[in-house]
Amino acid sequence: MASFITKLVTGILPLFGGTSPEQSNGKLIDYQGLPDILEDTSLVRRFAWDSISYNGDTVNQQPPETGVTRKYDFHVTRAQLAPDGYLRDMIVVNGQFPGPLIEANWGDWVEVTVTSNITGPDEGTTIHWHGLLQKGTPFYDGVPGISQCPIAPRESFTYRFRADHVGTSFYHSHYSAQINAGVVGPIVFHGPKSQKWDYDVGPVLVTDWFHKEYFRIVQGVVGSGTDRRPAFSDNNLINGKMNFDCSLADRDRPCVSNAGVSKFRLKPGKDNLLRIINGGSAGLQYFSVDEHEMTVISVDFVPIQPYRTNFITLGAGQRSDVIIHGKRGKLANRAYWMRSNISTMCALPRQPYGLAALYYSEEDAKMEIKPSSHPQQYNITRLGCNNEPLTVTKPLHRKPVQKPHRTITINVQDTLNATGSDEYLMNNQTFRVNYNAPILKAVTEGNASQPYEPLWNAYETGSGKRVIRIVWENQKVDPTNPNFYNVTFAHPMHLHGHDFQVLAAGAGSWDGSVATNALRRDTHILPPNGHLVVQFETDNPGVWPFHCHVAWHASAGLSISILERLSDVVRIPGTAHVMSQTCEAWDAWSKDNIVEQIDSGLRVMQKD
Ligand SMILES: [Cu+2]
Repeated sequence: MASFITKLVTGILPLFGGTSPEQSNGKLIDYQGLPDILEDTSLVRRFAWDSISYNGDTVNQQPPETGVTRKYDFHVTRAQLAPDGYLRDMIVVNGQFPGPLIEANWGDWVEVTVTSNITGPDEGTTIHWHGLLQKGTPFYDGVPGISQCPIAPRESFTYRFRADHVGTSFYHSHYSAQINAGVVGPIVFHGPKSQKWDYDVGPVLVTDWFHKEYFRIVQGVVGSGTDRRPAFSDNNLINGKMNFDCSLADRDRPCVSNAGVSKFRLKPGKDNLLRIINGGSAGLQYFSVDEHEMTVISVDFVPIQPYRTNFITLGAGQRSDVIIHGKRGKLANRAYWMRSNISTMCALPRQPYGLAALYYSEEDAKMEIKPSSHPQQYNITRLGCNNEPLTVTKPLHRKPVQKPHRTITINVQDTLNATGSDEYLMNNQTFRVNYNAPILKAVTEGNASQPYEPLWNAYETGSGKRVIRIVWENQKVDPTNPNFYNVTFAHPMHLHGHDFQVLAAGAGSWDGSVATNALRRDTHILPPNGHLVVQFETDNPGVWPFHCHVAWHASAGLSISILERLSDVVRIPGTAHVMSQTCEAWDAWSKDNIVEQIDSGLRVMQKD
């Protein structure tokens, strides 16, 4: 395989031309050239964007009232596509992979009507809007068994939520490991800029790619004994494209080796903004652009003090906005490689290298000139399975680290359960949901009281606005446990409903020290045999999962549920009504159909 990639980057192998955009992605995927702000001539009063700033402190900063609602229609269906030339069964939004871009201005409302048309075999779905707070709308967070019932086959559900941040994110199915089947697409919220740029190149969505269907992978991950199979990825895509060495593919599957890579166009001599998103299932990505430095200006939805670098790290669920200063003259008459490499230390990639071609002119892109640029040199081994040190990524707008009202320590163990299946334990308890009885529904109906269902893995914050600190400890080795599964993984931990402060992250146990000017974001890596310490204010009543964004780890139960200010949750208007929309249809459907829940349900599957 290495030789295939070598031949590709040195131009020996054909780069383009094997498949049409329709065959690869359902349509030509092009998110490029975004505006600074969406102009709405219909608005009675144009918003004075220049007069406000966005400081990424969502606890203290409210989004502006724009009076705009943006509507989208999503149809989730099965499709056969060949993103990297290898034809596979997928589940996609509106027939395309990656899905359509959701765009709004800060403060707008967004309405997405999702129709679940996954048939043959039938399957439910939900869509989660990653990194959004859902303040006052916890029932639109899109997590089955927590904030809603799955949308039953042939049913629709309308999500309505606020564009409560400025920056880059993505949406994805939260139903079983369906994200891996292709239900994923970018989100961009425009608003006040923390730094200036000239041209918005748009989303660069990186996804590790698996040729096996997701439920087969989940079967392998949670299977016992000889049925247990580690989840190897086959390829690495940028905006849904990459070439593949078809000599490695199953013979009975159509495959072309030169499906083609994504093309990006930068403006010469200008500051170009790239919105990098890791929307993959597992791998930690190292992103770089040959012969170009990047200035990183935000992580997740939070503006940071700009810093220059030749590469960035992105765990699954993480984003970074970077500015690349365009070359001019002769140097702009060349093509360059954009690269995203999956770490081989903390994931299982068969082919870790993702490539895209970067051009400075429409003509070069049309002529499909092959890049012949030199890769960035950086030391992956030194970094390990971590994000950048917290001394590198500092928020632009400082927020003090308060003394916590409550500290919750959570010890994560990867183990084998009684039937020999891989299972994650948090403080000796795994996680699993009931699709027919979401936690938020139980809370709203008054059916949730102490002691909670152990499989909820519930942690209550108490009432009122408080500061909660969570200390994650990864796999403290227990020599007395013969089932201890001694493989260490990095876990990109994602909290719904909040941006947390990252107080500490690193190897071994936490020594109690706290980063100065602590980073804020919604996903951060808990390193192997290490710790991650975060805290947040309980300003958002709801039921919020705090889970690993590696799909297979979430399937194996790596999740806890934050029950935030339950006495206020029951007062949120509309909860019972909205919950009943999906739950009545799902109850009816699941009565006549067997739902075989083989995983935690943050991610389940159906019998086929
Ligand atoms: Cu994980």
